[in-house]
Amino acid sequence: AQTIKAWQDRKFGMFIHFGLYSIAGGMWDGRRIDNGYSEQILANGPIPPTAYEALASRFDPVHFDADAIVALAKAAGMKFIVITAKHHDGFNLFQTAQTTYNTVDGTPYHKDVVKQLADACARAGLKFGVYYSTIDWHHPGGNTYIDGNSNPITSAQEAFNVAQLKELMSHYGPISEIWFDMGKPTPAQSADFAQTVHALQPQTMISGRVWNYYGDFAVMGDNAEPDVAMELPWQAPASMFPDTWGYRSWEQRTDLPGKIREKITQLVRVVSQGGNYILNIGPEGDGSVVPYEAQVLRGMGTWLKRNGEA
Ligand code: JFZ
Repeated sequence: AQTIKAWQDRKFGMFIHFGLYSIAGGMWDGRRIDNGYSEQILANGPIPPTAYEALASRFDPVHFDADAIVALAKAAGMKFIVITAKHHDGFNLFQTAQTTYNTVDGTPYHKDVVKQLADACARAGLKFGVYYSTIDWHHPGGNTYIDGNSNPITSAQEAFNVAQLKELMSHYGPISEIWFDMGKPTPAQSADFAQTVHALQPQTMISGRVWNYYGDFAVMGDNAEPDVAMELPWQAPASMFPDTWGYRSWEQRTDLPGKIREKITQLVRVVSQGGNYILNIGPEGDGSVVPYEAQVLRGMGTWLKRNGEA
């Protein structure tokens, strides 16, 4: 079982935002949707929910290669990977008995993305974690992007989340961390989620975004620096480009050396203050890693090796 110190000592990891929104790539009906994160294109469009859900019939990421992604993370000097098991759109990258809106039962791909990556990480000795949104725009009676994401969730949705958490904590081996996100759970709901996770895997580090002081680590902004010596272990999430975590086809990917320098600078600032840095990639809908993002990661790995840290 991992200790908190072991989690902190990993320092550098990979975040992966991947889902139905990766197919849209920040475009809808030939139009750029540029008013928010591309992984939230459903809300930003806004896109009619049935039209968005129909993306599931096109989800077939034949170029998703878990071992290649793990190899890329290792080349970058990363020690762990966290993937979006479920984002706000409610689509699941893992097999869940709670809904067929998942990659195994609801797409022509028929495979469990989370399982493939968990197994690849285990083979290569990387730690593995999941992002799990308690906001679920697909859940009947759940928050919609129309009524706002900061309403408390219903008890039916709480039960649904707990059932999914049990699946995630039971079928994918050791989960080093779980990145809960958003919503406005009551203190009792935050406790329910945290206790469900720790009952099955006491060592799993829970993000502070489970709210109500039930997290094991705090989440800081990209360039955030803690004002005071932080009591909690902390992690700084960073995206490759400012306004999106999910793939965006029209992103301007320029100045590769500058981008590598920017990300190394963030990494060093975070790590030198005792934090843990998690850098995102947003694969395309077919599962392929954007070449520019792979180049950034390899560039960082080269720098770390030269400086004796990887
Ligand atoms: C949330 C999500 O809403 C977003 O779509 C993405 O998944 C991101 C990783 O998480 O947004 C956040 C959450 C926390 C920070 C920034 C964006 N933060 O602490 O800097």
